[in-house]
Amino acid sequence: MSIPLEETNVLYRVPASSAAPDVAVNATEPPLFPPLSDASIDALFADINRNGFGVIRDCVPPAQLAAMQDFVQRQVADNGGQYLSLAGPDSVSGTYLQALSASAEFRRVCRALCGKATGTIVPDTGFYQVLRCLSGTKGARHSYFFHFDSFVLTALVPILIPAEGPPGDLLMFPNVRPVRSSYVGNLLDKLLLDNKLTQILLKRGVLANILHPVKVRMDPGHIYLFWGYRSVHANEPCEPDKIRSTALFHYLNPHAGSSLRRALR
Ligand SMILES: O=C(O)CCC(=O)C(=O)O
Ligand SMILES: [Fe+2]
Repeated sequence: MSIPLEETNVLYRVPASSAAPDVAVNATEPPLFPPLSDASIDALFADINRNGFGVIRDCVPPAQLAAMQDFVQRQVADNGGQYLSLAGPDSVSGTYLQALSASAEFRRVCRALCGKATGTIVPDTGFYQVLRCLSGTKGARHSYFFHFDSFVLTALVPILIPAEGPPGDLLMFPNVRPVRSSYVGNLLDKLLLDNKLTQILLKRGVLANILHPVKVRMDPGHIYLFWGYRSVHANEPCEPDKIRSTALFHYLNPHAGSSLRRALR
């Protein structure tokens, strides 16, 4: 099933006048993340549940996006044109991605969504963030890897998506499991998924058009949200001479307090 964006989304922004901007760089620049009304958050939540993902459209300021694209191009060039991933805010210090992870409004929205999803009051833990840059001959190894995330909510910020050749769509089987009450239950799910046989079956099933995941064609400038913990997902590859780059912001590890998890680490 492929869902055109237009069908899934209304514009989730509220008029800028109804709330103060989150981080105003100066009065004429857009905020790093737009203020969202409660109704917008409700609509996003419904979209994620119904379609597998929700989109906050046109919310990355164009100048910030352009600067991020330059940053990624330099990082990939410095890495010999090969895949790389940078984890944590310090690895992207001084960039929009670092500022976004510190944005009070972005955190508020992600917390609110997780609160609705779990029916609990969610702690203000902040994000686990990663910048992925798929490129070069080694990029293929990082495609079609189907997994569950360890965090309830995944916010995906596309930075560069190839305009020619395969764009590297996000594939997902949305919301196929609940948030497990125990870490052991979570581990069992992961064992069932993260093994050679399951991975081969899923990849072949998708390529042979037997399995029909939701395919998300991403556009830089928008932010995509889905239940990463509950959804089996992976990305398609792109050509080795192109760069497909996405920033992931993961929110709320439901097993953060598990002593088994701590013992196994
Ligand atoms: O880059 C993508 O499209 C998805 C990456 C992902 O699912 C992850 O890093 O957890
Ligand atoms: Fe993921």
